Amino acid sequence: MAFELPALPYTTAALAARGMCQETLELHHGKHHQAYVTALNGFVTANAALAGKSLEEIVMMTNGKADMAPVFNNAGQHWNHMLFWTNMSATGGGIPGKLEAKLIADFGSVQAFKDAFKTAATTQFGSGWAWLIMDASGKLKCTKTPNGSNPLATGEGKALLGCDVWEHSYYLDFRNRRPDYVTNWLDKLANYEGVSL
Ligand code: MN3
Repeated sequence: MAFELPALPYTTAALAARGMCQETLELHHGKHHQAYVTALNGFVTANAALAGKSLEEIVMMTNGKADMAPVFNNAGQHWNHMLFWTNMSATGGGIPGKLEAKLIADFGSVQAFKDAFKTAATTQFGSGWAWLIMDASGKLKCTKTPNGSNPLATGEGKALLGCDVWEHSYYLDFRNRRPDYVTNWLDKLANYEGVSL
């Protein structure tokens, strides 16, 4: 069965007032994410070893294999973007009490969490992702991955929030100012209500 582009959980105009315009979402979801899905389906059709595998299985079986890098990149990006769309909300930014308490316990304060996330996002050289993860010991951490990689592939932990720091995610709204995009994302877009601890 072919992989499919999931519908956005909001309209393409829904996040405009919070710093992600309709054109960004139309291009990012309808063109960029669609292109990853289309490419992935092409690889699956052409390679019998990938047939019938889940997305997670494809990410894991192609991870770190040079000859499978194009498959890994597109599978990883499909996985990352499916999480990314649910990680934003038209009512984003508000942190529920249970998550707030966990952030304070593991980072010292909510601001320290945001600072760590922003550092991960802004020190990822070139394209990639910043993450809030829960590691195997149950502790929350901020990490980063290049290009289409993710915490599933690195084995660092369960991804709770992922922020796309490829330029296509912010250039129309913030031009070259990735730090401003990330600050806005954490304060106004991030769907903390959807994080399950
Ligand atoms: Mn993207």
